[in-house]
Amino acid sequence: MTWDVLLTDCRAATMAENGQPYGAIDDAAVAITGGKIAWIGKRADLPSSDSKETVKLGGRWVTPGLIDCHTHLVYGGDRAAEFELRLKGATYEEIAKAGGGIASTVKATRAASLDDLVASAGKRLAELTAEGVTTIEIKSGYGLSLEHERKQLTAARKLGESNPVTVRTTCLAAHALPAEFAGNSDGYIDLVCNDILPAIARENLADAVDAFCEKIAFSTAQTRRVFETAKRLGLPVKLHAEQLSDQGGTELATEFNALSCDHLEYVSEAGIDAMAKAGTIAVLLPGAFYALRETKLPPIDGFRKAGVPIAISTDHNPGTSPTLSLLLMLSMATTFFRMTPEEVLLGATRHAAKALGLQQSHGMLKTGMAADIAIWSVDRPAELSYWFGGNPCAGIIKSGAWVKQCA
Ligand code: DI6
Ligand code: FE
Repeated sequence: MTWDVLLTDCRAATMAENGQPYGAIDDAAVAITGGKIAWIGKRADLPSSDSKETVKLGGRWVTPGLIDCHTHLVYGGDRAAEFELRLKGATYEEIAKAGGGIASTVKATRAASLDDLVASAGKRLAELTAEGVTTIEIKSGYGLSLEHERKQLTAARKLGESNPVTVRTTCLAAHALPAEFAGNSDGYIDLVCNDILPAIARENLADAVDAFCEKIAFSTAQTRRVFETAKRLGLPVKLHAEQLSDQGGTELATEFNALSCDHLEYVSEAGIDAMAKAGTIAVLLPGAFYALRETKLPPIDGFRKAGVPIAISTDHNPGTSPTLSLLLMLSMATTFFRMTPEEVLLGATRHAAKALGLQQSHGMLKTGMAADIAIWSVDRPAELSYWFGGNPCAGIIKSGAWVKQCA
């Protein structure tokens, strides 16, 4: 057996369960073959074998490539003007009701060509991946018609084909009511269930289906119709749940074995229990919490006590979370939510993989898993959420190939 790449003289935060914090291995070696981890353990135990390439990492830490499991990365325009309005006193709900907010991004997204969308999102993707992100979820939801949802999802697929990153796509057609359906939200849900989702599924453009269940978006009854359609089409579901109020969307989502419920500031104890029973991941989004100046904290202790795994993501979107740094989100999750550095790193690796249904192949450094590896110039893993601003990512390997070589 000859390895393709052998990493030595490093410390590994494997994020697997091995009885150590961070699943850590001191003085580790990682062997890569055929894009996968062929061996990982203590360097002293490394089986003797040739390697085409051996890289000494000078004691640096390696982690699984980071996973950003909830983004709206593909859209036209931006909302800097709305940002300025909000700072003059308008609320998110007021802006949404006045036809601004999501609606203005829908307009810009519909006006953009496929190439425009790939180009603008590609720049943002480059910023995120520079911090060691090797897997990202990208939602539609700014097209709100078959033609434009298809265009958004096609752009997301193209980004995955042309960049060293795994892209998982999610159809969020039930994100907002398009202007042409004003006063007829049931009519729009008909379109979503009868036309948009079946076509998107047929064309293999989505890996999952999401909805925004909220007073300013869709009801639980409408969300149920979307989920029933997804189930019929064989697609897993996720939900923007209890972001601004408790709608009971979480309980509904768990009936459909949702991969994740996301936001969750207003989730009830019953919702948490339902998530624990269904094995649904809680995806927390500190960027939106920050940008909306939310004061209600998501119930971290409730999730901990019930054993609901927590993921952390950027929720990158032009309205409520225009961030390009997953590491900054990890810092915010420690400071705002009082999560531990280990919890937040799990949230961007193992638990984020599970929120995407990728737990068999991604999110841990383990034999047989994808060789998606981030190399960090830090002395301890806590530094990944301790610093805010700055990028300690020294090297990146995606599917066994170097994306960024260590200097
Ligand atoms: N919740 C959010 O935070 C984003 N979408 C959602 O359902 C906001 C999207 C936007 O304002 O453009
Ligand atoms: Fe979102």
